Amino acid sequence: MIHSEKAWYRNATIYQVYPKSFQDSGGDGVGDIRGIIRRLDYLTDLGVDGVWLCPIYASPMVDNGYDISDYRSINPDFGTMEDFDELVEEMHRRNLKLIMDMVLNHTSDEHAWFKESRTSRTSPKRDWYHWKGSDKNKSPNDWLSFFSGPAWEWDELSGEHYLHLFHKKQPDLNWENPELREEVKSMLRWWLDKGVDGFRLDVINLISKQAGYPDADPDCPAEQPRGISRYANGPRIHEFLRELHDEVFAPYNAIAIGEAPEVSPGLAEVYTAPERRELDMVFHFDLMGLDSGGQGKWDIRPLDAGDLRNVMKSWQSDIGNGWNSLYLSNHDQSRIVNRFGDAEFFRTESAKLLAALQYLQKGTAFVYQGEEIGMVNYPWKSPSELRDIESINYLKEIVKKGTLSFGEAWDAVRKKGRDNSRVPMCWSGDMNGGFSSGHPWISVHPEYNFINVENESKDDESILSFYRRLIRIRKSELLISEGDIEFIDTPWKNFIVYRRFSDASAHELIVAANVGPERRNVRESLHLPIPESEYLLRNYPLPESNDIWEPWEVRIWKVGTKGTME
Ligand code: TEU
Repeated sequence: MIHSEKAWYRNATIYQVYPKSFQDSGGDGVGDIRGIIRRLDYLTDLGVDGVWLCPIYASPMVDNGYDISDYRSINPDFGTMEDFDELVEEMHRRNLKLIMDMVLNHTSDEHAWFKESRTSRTSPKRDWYHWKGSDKNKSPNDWLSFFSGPAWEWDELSGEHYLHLFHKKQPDLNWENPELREEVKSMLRWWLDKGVDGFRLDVINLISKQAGYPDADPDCPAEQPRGISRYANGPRIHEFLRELHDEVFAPYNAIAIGEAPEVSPGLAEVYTAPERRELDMVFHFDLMGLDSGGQGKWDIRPLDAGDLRNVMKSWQSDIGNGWNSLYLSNHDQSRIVNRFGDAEFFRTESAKLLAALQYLQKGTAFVYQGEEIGMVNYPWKSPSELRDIESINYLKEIVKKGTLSFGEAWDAVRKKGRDNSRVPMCWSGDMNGGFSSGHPWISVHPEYNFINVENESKDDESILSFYRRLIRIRKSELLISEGDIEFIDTPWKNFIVYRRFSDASAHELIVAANVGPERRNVRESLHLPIPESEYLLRNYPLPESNDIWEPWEVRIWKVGTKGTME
């Protein structure tokens, strides 16, 4: 037997809630905390161990809460601090952990700190942000924002530019300032004292900028935001994370999950190996970038299943003593069944296959709201329906630059815009999918009367039923969190097979996935110790034969290491 006295999160599945679109209780068309409380039993029934809650702090909502104007208060759109306290109590009563999304790389420009910082160059908080360059017409360097345009904004009031890697209303905090770091640590402890179990740390590996803000690497690849090598995984990042770990996370035994663009498996080990005393795990972007061409996110290319296998294999085998997060989607990504599956002809089969392939690997699983019922991209008709600043700014930039036809840019936004995953969660066939009795802040998916929790709950072969079984297997089969993994070579790049095993276990798990629409006869070419027809999980009815694999078919076996079933 394998014994796992290790951290709770290793075989955990964490559910990501985007509060604005999860459940509205007040009828104003915006999701809220009381709506989340109302749906906690659904999460318990799904079998998840915790919730990653996207930002609910005071914010002007330019970036839907990733622009915080007061870290210690609740945005009234989402409710009150009393509602929050009740949420913590109700979650803990159900043994659900609460992981708050913390945005520490930047604040809103409406935060009191920034308002004070910009009052004058001699303000006591001037150094809490990045200020440079007194020539209005000359940007301090050539860095570009993730949200289009330059990464510096001229401030007429104090006569300098300030840095914003994202929107100009999201000024970057200067982590070189020790006073700022003390205030951040105090704020984090304040939330932990309120019962929070940990944090998802927004773009946390961008907080350490190179001194002097040198121009971008002249060889900066087109798909990366210009300048990123000057601040991603910067000079003092490990020092800052160690400080947060030793003075905040460890004393509270709080989980720390870092969102980390531009991180490799090797660097992820440096961030997440326990002995490093930094983070518990990171979210990397390698899987999410598989349908991006050389010009970046909006330069869409079809998924190559060989790349999918290689990224999965690399992050499983090259992370050493580090720890993985496993995710297929989140509030920044369009729907996975459209991107990597087949939403049109094999929605159910491909959604299940992707989930099994991803979440039976070694790591903590993260399920994004709507993913578990196979929600698909929204059929956008007009840019006026968009709400996301990233998409809106991109379209404006394309029109201004003329580097692409508007039609091409609009087509890319329809397919990969973040709003695709931000339309309301569909609970039933009732008005607005049961999300709200009011006018929703963003369009409700027109297929809400077909793709919704209520329908999926009634069907034992639904995607939701499959996720429930998969999450329970993750918890019951210690091999998944503690066993080894071996990707087995097959003659086809679309046929991905791996096994989970351990010397301490009398059985192993085999996961075999036919990634794509081809029907495949494997008998002559695949020599796996596959037992005839005993399955732990599968996404098709019992096959007539072991030879033929249907489109998007995945099969999972639990096999005695002596090759017989146990
Ligand atoms: O996202 C950081 C980030 O890298 C994303 O902007 C991503 O590159 C892009 O969305 C891909 O389309 C985090 C938050 O998850 C995101 O919602 C925020 O907008 C961003 O930081 C700024 O806080």
